[in-house]
Amino acid sequence: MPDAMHDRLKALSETARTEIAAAQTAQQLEALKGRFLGKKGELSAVLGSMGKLPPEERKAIGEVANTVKGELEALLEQAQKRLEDAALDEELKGPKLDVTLPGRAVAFGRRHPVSQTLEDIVRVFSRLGFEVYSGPEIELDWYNFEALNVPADHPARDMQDTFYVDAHWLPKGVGPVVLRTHTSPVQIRTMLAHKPPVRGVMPGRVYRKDSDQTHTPMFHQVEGLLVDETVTFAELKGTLAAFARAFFGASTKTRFRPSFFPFTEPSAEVDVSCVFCGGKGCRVCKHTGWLEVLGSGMVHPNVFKHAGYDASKVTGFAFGMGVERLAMLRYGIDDLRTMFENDARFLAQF
Ligand code: 2U9
Repeated sequence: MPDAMHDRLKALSETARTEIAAAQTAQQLEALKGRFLGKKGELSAVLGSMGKLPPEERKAIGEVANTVKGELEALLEQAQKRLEDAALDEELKGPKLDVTLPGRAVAFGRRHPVSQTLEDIVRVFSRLGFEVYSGPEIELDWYNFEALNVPADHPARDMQDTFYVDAHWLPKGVGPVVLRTHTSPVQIRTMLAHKPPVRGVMPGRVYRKDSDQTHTPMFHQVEGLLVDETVTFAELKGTLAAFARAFFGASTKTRFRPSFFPFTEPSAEVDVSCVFCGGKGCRVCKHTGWLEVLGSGMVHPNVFKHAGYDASKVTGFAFGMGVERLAMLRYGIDDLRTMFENDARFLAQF
C-alpha cells in the first residue's frame, strides 16, 4: 500500500515536470497548476486516500507529498519566469512592423468639371468688378416668375416644365412655391436689398422638368446683372465679349443675335466663334463657325418696377449661361449625363 502511494506520487511528479516544461503560455501554466496542485487536483486526490494508512506510514508519505508539492511549486514559478523572459526578449527585438516599407499613397480628389467651370466663370466676372450673390433654391413663384415679368400663361410656368413644391404649411396667399428655374430671383432679391448701382453675378443650381441627352432636371447657371444710371447695350456687348475672350481664349469672337426673353428688352443670344475649329466650320458648330453660349438683354422696365427701382432713372443689362454647357464645350464632353454619373474614371480626366 505505501509503495503504491509512492508510485502514484512519483508518476504524478514526473507527468507534472514534463507538462510544465512543455508549457508555452501563461494560461497553460495556470491550468497545470490547477490540475496538479488545486483543491480538487491530482495531489489532493493522492493525499485524500492517505486516511486509510497507519499513522507512521501516513507521516512518511505526507513528507514525500510535501516535497513533491514544493518541487512542483518551484517548477511552476520557474516556468512562469521563463515565459515572461521570452516575452520580454520578443518585445525587445522591436515591433513587428517594418518602418522602412513605403507608405500607402493617398488618392487625391479633384474639383468636378462643373465646379471648375463655375469657379472659372465667376473668377472672370470678379476681375471685371462683379460681386457674387446667392439665394434660395426653393423659391416663391413671385420672385421666380411674377417679378421677372413672366406672364401667367407662359409655358415655363406650366406644371409640365416647373417643379411646384407642396407648401401647404405656408400662410395663405404667400405661395405658390417652386424649385427656382433660373437664378434670376436672386437678382430681384439683390435689387430689393441694395440701392443702385448693382454689379453682381449669381451662380447656383436650378431645376426644370427636362430630361434627355442635353437636359437634366438639375443644372447650374451663372447669371449677371449690372444696373446704374447710364448703362447701355454697348456695355453689355463689351462686358460679354471680354468674358468670352477670358474664358474661351484671346482670339474668341462674339456675335449678338436678336432674341426674346420676358425679363429683358431688347434681348440677344450671344454666340462665340467655335472653340473647336476657330470659326472655319466643323461637326460641333454644325458647320456654322459659331456656338451659342449665353443669353442677354437690357433689363425690362417692369422688372425694375417689381424690384423697387425707378425705371426712369436707371438702366441695366443682364445675362445668363448654363454651366454644364460651357463645361462640355471647354472639355469636349458630348453627353451631359456623364457629368452626373460620378464615375471616378470619367471625372479624373479634367
Ligand atoms: C433680372 C433681369 C434679367 C437673365 C437672362 C438669359 C438672358 C438667358 C439662359 C442661358 C442658358 C438660361 O441656362 S440657360 O438655359 N439665360 O438666356 N438670362 S437674360 O436676365 C435677367 C435676370 C434677372 C432681374
